[in-house]
Amino acid sequence: MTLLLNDTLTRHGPLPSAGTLATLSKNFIWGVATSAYQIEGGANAGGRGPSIWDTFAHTPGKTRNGDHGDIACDHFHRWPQDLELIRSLEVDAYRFSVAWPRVQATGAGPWNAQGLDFYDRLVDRLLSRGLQPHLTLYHWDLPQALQETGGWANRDTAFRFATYAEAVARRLGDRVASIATHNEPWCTAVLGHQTGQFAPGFRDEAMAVQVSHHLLLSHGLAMQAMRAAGVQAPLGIVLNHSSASPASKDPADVALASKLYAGFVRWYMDPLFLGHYPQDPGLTIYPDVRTGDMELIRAPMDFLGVNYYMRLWASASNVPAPMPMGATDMGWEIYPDGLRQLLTDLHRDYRLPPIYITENGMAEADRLQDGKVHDPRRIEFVRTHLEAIAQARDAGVDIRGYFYWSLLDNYEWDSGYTKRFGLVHVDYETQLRTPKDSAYWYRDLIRTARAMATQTTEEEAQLWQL
Ligand code: IFM
Repeated sequence: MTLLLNDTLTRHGPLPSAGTLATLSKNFIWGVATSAYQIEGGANAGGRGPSIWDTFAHTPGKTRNGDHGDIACDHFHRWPQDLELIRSLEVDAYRFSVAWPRVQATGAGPWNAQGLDFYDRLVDRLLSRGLQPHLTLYHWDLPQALQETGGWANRDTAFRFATYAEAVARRLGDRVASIATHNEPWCTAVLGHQTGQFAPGFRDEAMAVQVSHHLLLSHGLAMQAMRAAGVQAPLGIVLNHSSASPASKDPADVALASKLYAGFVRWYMDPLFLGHYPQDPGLTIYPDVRTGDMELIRAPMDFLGVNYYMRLWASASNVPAPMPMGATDMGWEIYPDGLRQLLTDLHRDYRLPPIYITENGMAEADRLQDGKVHDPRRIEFVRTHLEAIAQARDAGVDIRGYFYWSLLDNYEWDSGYTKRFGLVHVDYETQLRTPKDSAYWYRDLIRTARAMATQTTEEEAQLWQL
C-alpha cells in the first residue's frame, strides 16, 4: 500500500531563508532520485538477466545480513503507485536508471521487448503526470554475462555499453528530459575493483585504474553513438564529488588533500573537460590509453550531474574530522559548506555546462511510529545544503536543479536494507510506503519556491509595463 501526501501545508522545520528561496526559485527544477537495482526487485521477471549485483549480493559475506535486491521495494510491480507518490510530492522531475540486464539480458545480442516496454510506460506515465523523466543508463548493474568476459576491465565492454546506450536512447530519447551515461564511475572503479566493497568485488588497484578509463571511454563512445543517432535529449554524466579539507596547514596534510581531490574529483573532471588525466605527486598508477580515447572522452556535454554527500578530510596523522554538524547514519560527516566550495572550485577550474545536483541526502535511523516518521535532521540536512547551493549560484555557478536521494528507503548496496535515505519510509515486509516529515517539508519548500517564482515574474511583468 502507498500512502500519498495529503494536501495540508505543514510546518515540520524552517524553510531555507527568503534569499535562498529567491535564488533557487527561477530556472531551477526540484526532483527525487532512485536507481534500478535499489528499488525495482522483479529480479527474474519480464526476461531480466542476472547482473553483477545479483551475483555479488547472493555470495555469502558480501552484504549486510546477506541482503539482496531480488524484491527490494518491488517497484517493478508497484511503479504506478510510486509515480502517484512522486506526483503527490509536487516535484518537477524524477531521476531513475535503466537496468541494462532488463533490456538486454546478456549485455549483447537481442533486446528484451518487455524490459524496454517497462521503461517506455514509466516515461509516458511520468510525462502524463507532468513530471520530467531524467534517465541514467548505468547505475552499477552490469549484465553478469559481460563480467564473465572480463567486465569493465575488458575494453570491449565500453563498446557493448555504447550499443546499449544507443538502443535505449533511440527508444526513449525523444521523451526524456536528460540522459546520463554513468552514475558515479568512481564507485564502480574503486569500490568495485580496488577495495572489493561493491560488485564485482575485486581488490586490484591497477585493474581499478584501467576500469576507470574504460568507464570514461564507454561514456565517450555512448555520447558519440547517441549524438550520431540524432537523440534530442540533453546528454551528460553524473559524478560523485567532494571538496577536500586538509586537517592543518602541515605540508603532509595539504599534500594528502591534494592527492585525495586528484584521485576523486580531478581523475574524472580532467579527462572529461581538459582531455588528460591529472598529474599529482600522490598519483602513481595511470591507465593504458589508446590514440583517440581522450578526444572521445572530452567531447562536449549538455549537462554535468554532481552527487554530493560529504567532504574528504585529509589528515596524514589520522586526526579525525571535527564534525561540528554531526554525522549521518552512514557515519558520513555532515558538511554543507563543502558543497559550496566544491561547486565554486569546479566553476573556477573548468568550463562547465549547466549543473544538476543529481544526488544529495542522508541516511537516518528512522522509526515509523503511529503512522509517522519524524526526521528533523534530514530536514536540516537538506535545508543547509540548499543554502550552500544558493550561495554557489549567487557566485555564478550555473546550477539548474536539485534531486533528493532518495525517493524511497531502498537497498543500500553492501549495507543492504539497514540504511534509510528515503523521503518516504518503506516497510519491507508489507511494502507499505509512508511519507516522512521530510517529504512534507520538501513538498512545502517546492510550493513556496514556486510561489516566489510566480510572484517575481508578475513583479517583473509589472515593471516592464511601467
Ligand atoms: O545509494 C547510493 C546511490 O546508489 C549512489 N550514490 C550514493 C547513494 C548513497 O550511498
